[in-house]
Amino acid sequence: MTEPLTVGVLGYRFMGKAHSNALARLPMFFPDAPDVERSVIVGRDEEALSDAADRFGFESTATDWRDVVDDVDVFYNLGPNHLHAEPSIAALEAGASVFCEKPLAPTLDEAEAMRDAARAADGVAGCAFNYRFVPAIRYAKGLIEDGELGEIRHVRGRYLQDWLVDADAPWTWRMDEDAAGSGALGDLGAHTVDLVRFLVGDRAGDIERLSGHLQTFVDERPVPGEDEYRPVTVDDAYTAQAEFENGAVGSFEASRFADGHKNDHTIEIHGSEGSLQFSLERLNELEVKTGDARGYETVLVTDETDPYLDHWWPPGHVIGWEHTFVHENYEFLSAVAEGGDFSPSFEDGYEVQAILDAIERSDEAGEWVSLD
Ligand code: SOE
Repeated sequence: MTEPLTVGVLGYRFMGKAHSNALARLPMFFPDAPDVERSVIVGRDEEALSDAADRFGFESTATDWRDVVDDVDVFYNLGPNHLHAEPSIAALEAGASVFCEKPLAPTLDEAEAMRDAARAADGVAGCAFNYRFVPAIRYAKGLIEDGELGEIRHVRGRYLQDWLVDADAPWTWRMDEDAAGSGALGDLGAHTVDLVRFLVGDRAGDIERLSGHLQTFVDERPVPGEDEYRPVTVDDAYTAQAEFENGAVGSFEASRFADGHKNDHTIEIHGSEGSLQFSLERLNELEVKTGDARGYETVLVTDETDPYLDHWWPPGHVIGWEHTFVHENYEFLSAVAEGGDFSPSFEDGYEVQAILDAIERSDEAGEWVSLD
């Protein structure tokens, strides 16, 4: 019998919980997934950490990632963006495989260093863009690849949230350029750019040039528990327009100020033969228009023949956001166990970062920017 893969996880909050839940679900729903030992969970606050270890099923805790990266087969980097590069590179150099949350890094230079470390390493290096693992997104990719939409002409992506509409909403690291890199652009736009590359990259080619605009609406926010305001040094919203290699036009947008939208990631694609629309808030559905149909048909993507769904429930028994983490963990850990490839890789994470970086450069220069 093969030994279980030992896993160390940095981060025990939102993403720590989402990935730990996925690790716990795998043996029940994906029995062919490799065996995993939830060995150690890493963070700074010992009390919160010990509580997380109990609830998430980890054997031990550590307050320094340096004590962990040499000892595990797989290192999950689920910390804030400024903690992505150094621990991930150290783990890769120590021979571990690494699964790192998005965006790959706060800056393009750090993303490049991570990509180069991954190229030189034996382990698998994955960037956790979970929305690639929504069954309806896989189904959409299949339609595009089969030519059902024809030549791609329009790609539209918007990711809208509203948790900062209130000017007194508390300051967090996500509003600090040093910790996060950028705001809505890196946190939300990274997902859109990754999905667009995934869905139409093979048909429309790369983005050749783009123009971007970033905006911050509220410049400082109260620090919880302190009589202090801290500056907001990232964007609250961005917009960008893009031209693809095949001449298709793209428009992208994200905001944390879109009142009424909680987690609305919408992708619309129009081709010479048809169109499709996806919305994360209705993630079991895909709107498709092909051939002579006069309008969109809603396809419920929950059949056993649809991607990943034979592992869950009978047709029509919908799945949710957390299942996307189970699917990506299944693919990533299988690649680690079998020595196979995994995408999205650090290479993909770097390519996304290069586009985000170009959007920022365009905003600063006030003009279109070409991507080499
Ligand atoms: C931010 O609000 C956030 O939690 C992102 O960090 C996630 O990547 C996204 O899936 C949901 O929104």
